[in-house]
Amino acid sequence: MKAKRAAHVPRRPALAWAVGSIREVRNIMAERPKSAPRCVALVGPYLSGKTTLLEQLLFVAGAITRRGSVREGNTVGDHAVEARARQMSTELTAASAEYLGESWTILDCPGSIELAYEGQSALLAADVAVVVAEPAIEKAVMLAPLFKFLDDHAIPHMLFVNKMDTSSARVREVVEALQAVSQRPLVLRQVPIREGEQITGYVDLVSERAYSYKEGQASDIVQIPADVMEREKAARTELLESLADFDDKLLEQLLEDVVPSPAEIYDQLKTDLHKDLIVPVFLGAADQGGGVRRLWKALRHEGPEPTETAARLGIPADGAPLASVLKTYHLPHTGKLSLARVWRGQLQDGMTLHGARVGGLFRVMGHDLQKKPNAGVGEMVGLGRLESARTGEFLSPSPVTVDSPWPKPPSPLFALAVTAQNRQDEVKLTAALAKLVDEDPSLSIEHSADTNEILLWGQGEIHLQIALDRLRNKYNLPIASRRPQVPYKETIRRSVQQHARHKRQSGGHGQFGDVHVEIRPLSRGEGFQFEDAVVGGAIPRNFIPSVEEGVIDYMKRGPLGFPVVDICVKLYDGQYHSVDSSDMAFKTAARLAMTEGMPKCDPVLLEPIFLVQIAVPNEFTSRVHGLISGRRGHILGYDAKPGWTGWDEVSAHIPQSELHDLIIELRSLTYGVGTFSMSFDHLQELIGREASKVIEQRATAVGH
Ligand SMILES: Nc1nc2c(ncn2[C@@H]2O[C@H](COP(=O)(O)OP(=O)(O)O)[C@@H](O)[C@H]2O)c(=O)[nH]1
Ligand SMILES: [Mg+2]
Repeated sequence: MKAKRAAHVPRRPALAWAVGSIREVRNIMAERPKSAPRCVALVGPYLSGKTTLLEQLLFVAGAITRRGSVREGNTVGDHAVEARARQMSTELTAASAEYLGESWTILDCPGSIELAYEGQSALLAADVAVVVAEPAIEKAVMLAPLFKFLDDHAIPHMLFVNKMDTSSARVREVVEALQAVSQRPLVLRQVPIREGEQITGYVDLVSERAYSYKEGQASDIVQIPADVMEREKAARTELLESLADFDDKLLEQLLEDVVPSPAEIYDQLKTDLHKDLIVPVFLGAADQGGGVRRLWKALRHEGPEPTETAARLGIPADGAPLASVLKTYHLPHTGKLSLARVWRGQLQDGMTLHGARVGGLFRVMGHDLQKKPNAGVGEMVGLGRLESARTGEFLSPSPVTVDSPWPKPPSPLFALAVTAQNRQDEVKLTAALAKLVDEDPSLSIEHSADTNEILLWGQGEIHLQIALDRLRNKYNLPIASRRPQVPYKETIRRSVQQHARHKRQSGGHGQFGDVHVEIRPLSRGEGFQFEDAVVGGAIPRNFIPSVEEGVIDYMKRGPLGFPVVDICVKLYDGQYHSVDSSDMAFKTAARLAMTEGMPKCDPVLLEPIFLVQIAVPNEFTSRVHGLISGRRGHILGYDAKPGWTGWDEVSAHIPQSELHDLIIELRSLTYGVGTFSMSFDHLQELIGREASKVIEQRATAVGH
């Protein structure tokens, strides 16, 4: 039960609270046994500084000897050609480091919302996440989906407010804005020391020690500046009060004005982090290395053990060796590599996992792989040649009985029709696309029967451009891509009766078929019906299926150029010839009847209408209304999005032809966080100028 804070707890503590025993903290820390190898995931919006922070964490730990920079394109993260070209992370990067004798894997997750699935997979496998955010109040909303995911899965996470060197915003206001999108309380662990506009250091709120930043080096311990003292006290009280919300003993102490020791505070912070009850907030400037050592220490002392993470994932402690795959790569020379974390037992090279033999165990450092003989609990390891391993799967030498908690890939939002630029590459294309989807399950392939196109589906335009670049760079496969066609249909609005005769006398065997049909419209969604109303053997039974075949054949392309739906064709009379009639002749006669009859039936274009559910923070709901009406949509209603505080879900009917780039506009209206789901709903008549345009385009496309 959550303890309520009593009204009389002073907001400002007595001075006595400030006195913490540093020696005591040291003692407690020294007692901590060495941890198993742990894993931290760096997540957060695009450009917040994750790849830079990774580089700094590695540098501080001594895992690399010089710091690369994103601008110079020489970081451990972002090693892929596509990433370097864009100066953005395009896929998950894993790196290994030892910090003060303990092993860590650091996962640098791409920040783009279009690549979010990759990050989600990393988060599930990590013991703790560091959410990297910019100190910009207006950008706080970008973190809403991420915080939601972390809280839904109870993943322990810290917040690292980066780029403090550029910030003029007050830390308090930044944290307030971020708090608005996090269900868990954000607990400030440091207050900045400012000199003019510059932030020159910070005060740690637990140890109450002040540090001044030194670029690229450990900070100096300094006196707490007098003008910071008051803010420090207030922030420390808040920290303690947040912790007291989850601990009755601490609450009692506060009520009785007893000062908890730093050791007690650290303990409580650790417990609450592990249970995802609070989110500690650290400050820094990754580019300059500010706050990086402080973050390392927090990870070291407060980061959960892999056994705790295994329990969070529902993995029983006992059983055969077990690992889970969080990402697969298809590498040019190495072949398939599955990045996996070991939860139980030990994996060995050559072991049979998932019915296949492991072809190499690797320690992963960006694009560098080092062979190793085995991997134990907590370790992150690259597994060679497990062709069937998929993201989110558990691997074990024994049958796996644990359900994977990995989320399903998000449903696709954006598509391009793709073809190989060189015709001879078409077979290669199918195989390469399969590999792309294997590496990134938030991509998918659809073969559209209606338009005869190969559609590559993904989470947005950038996502697909990266995928196409990968085809070019990795598989030497240049690709042409274009906007997918809309599978328009057509139908009719009035009935006709039509007679047609196919008769040919050429040499020996002639051809003869004669049909009378009635063509009439059906209601939307009824499809196609064929009625046989022939009486008295005017057409022998065995020819009647051929008439239907001829009709169906015709319906592939109606008078407007599109597949015909929602019609009934009744065959009510005809004639035959005992020698010259054949299946072929009746099929041809039926086609003829349709070709002549259909244009008289007042044909009309049908366009597919989708049911679309658009989800946005409610401050953007009115913009969504504008977006829908701008796309010939029809709003059906809106409601609070279940499970999402402060979010709305607007439902609408929108023509498919208006959906292609919907996600692009939606994101530009909502700091990237708006999203939608869609499903085909019905076909609807399209008339007027819109229709003429579609029909004209179709006619040019097929060369009329
Ligand atoms: N001023 C400043 N710039 C930073 C800081 N950290 C990262 N950057 C810059 O922000 C840009 C994006 O950084 P990057 O690490 O690629 O961000 P990511 O998208 O989160 O991986 C790069 O140009 C970095 O040099 C920082 O603390 N201060
Ligand atoms: Mg990055």
